Amino acid sequence: MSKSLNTSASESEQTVAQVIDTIAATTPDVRHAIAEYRGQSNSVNPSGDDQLAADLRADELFEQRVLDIDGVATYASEERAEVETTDGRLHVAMDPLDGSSNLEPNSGMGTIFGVYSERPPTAGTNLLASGFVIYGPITSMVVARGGQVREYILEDGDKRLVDDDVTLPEEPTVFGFGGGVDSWTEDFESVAEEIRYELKLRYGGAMVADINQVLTYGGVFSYPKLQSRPEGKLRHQFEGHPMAYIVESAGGRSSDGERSLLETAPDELHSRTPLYLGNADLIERVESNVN
Ligand code: AHM
Ligand code: MG
Repeated sequence: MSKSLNTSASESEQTVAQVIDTIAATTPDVRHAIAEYRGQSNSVNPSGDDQLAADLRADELFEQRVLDIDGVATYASEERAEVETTDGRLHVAMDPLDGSSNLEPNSGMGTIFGVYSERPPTAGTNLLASGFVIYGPITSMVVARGGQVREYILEDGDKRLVDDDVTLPEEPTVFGFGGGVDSWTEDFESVAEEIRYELKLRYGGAMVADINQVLTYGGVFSYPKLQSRPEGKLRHQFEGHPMAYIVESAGGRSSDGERSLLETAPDELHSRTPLYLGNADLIERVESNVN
C-alpha cells in the first residue's frame, strides 16, 4: 500500500473513533432531552411519522456535534429530509432517538448510527462501523467495527468496556416480530407460528432493545413485509443497515427476505425495508418461507 493510502486509511480510522466517542459523549444530553422534551412537536419526519420534541432535540444535538468532527463530510438522519454537508471523507447516518413512541410509557429507546465510506443513500457494504445506544436502566453502547462487536457502559458520556467480543449464542432463545399478526403475509405467519412454539417472546417496541435481547440470548428479530406495506416499516439506511452490520459482525445473519441486508441499497434516503436479523439457521428458515 502506498504511503498516501496508508495515511488516509489511518485518518479514516481516527475519524471513526471520534464519531463513536462523540456519540457516547452526547448521550447525557440526549438523556436530558428524553426527560425534558416529552411532548409532540407538531411536525412529521420524512417517513410521515409524528415527531416528538425529543426526536428533534436529539437530532439537533447529534447534527451539530457529528458535523464538527474533522473528517466527517455528511450527516443524514431519519428526522431530516436532506443530507447536511461539510468538508471531509466519511458519512454518518443516524436514527437519533429510535423507539421514541416508548417515551410516553417510559420504556427503552436508543440511538442508532452508521459510518459509511460513501454518501447515503448507499449500500451496507460501505459501512466502516455502526452501533447503537440503549437509554435503559443504564446507558449502554454496542459498537461493531473491524469484524468485532464490543459493548460499553456509558457513564457521563465516557465508555467503559464490558464485553470485547459480543457473539450471538449458538442456541437461540428469544424472538420479537413487529406488525400485527393480521397484517403479516401468510408466508411469514406460517414460519412465525412455528417459531412462536420454539422460542420465548421478547418484544418491547424499540429495535435497539429488542435486538440487544437477540445479541444476548440468541434468536430472531423481524419487522417483516406487511400485506399493505411490502416495504415493511423500518428505514433501510438509518435502522436496517447499522443493525445488520452489528448482527453479522456478531456471527449472525441479516436479510431483507432474499439476501443479506448489507448487500442491498435503499432506493432513496428514507426508503424502508423488511428486515430479519438473528441466528443464521433461523434467518435461513424465514428466507425460505417468505420467498
Ligand atoms: P421510530 O424510529 O420512529 O422510533 O420507529 C422505529 C421503531 C423500532 O424501534 C421498533 O422496532 C418499531 O418502530 C416498533 O414499531 P411498532 O410500534 O409497530 O411495534
Ligand atoms: Mg427508528
